Amino acid sequence: MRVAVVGATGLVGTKMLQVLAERNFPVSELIPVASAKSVGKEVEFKGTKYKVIGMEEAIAAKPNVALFSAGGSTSTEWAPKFAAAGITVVDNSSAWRMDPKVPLVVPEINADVLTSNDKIIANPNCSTIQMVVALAPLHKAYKAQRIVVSTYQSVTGTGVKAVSQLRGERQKEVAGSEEGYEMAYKYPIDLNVIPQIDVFLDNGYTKEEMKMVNETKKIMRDDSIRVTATTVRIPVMGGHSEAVNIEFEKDFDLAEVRHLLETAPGVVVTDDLPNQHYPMPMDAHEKDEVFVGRIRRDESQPNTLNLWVVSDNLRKGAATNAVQVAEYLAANNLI
Ligand code: 11C
Repeated sequence: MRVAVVGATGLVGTKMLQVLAERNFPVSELIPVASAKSVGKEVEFKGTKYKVIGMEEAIAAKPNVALFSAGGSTSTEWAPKFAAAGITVVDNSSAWRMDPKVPLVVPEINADVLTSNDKIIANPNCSTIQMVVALAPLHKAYKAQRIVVSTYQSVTGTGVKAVSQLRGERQKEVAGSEEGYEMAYKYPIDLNVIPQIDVFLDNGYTKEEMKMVNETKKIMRDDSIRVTATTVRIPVMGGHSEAVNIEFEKDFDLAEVRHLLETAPGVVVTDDLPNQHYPMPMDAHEKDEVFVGRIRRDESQPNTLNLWVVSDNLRKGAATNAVQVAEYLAANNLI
């Protein structure tokens, strides 16, 4: 397969290269692509250095698949041009996710929607992906009616600038460093918690919160699931965490819930209270799974469950999910 990675020098693009290599995706030619300011830079793939090229040149190279992670405006402009040239785009931005003609795919849940006619395929938001991977087996068994989710999201979700803000603030606090750093957020993030991810919308929710609401319904193919979210940035360097409260139509047995999660694709249950084992972002680093723990009944109302869900947002939340979509396309001769 000729594989283009668009946005190859960014945090997610770099992770895509790493995941393609680790999972031994059958890459016959790697085509790293980026915006004009990064053209000519080098990236590494399986020990070889590759020069980053521009968009037009990448289309001319006719990759079978292009994994995009270069931001919404780049995807809005360029994904249709790649698609028009017959190249299948797996897009990690939010640009195409809610387009009714574009599949929004988490392979463990709904890869079956994909056909060879899909030339733009959307990768969901990281905080949505990890929640629905845990939700899907339970929804199938007990039918989720309402979800209340609060997130604790890593600065890596914002990108390199936020990583350097947190590092810079930490250096200043701990080592008295005078070195300057750029501010990705309006406020300090070290020793702080910011209850805003992305911009505010007219309804008082953030765009990130509404992504969790709308993307969940689309991936689960069920508009009747009611979702409400509060998304929060915390000073963690890699790995999003979520407190998820799910009200089901049917009652459940906790042992069965645990079994369903333990046997669900992509899920690891870490829930050993006597030994104080539960999912934490530091343990999810560089892992592809979604970790679920603190599995307990919500005692305040019937048929309701509380979960704690953690995953590496750059991997299953972005790069790994995109590569898994590409793997599905390749395995099913759709590219
Ligand atoms: C964050 N979830 O953690 C965001 C990053 O729509 O793909 C990913 C934004 C998106 O800030």
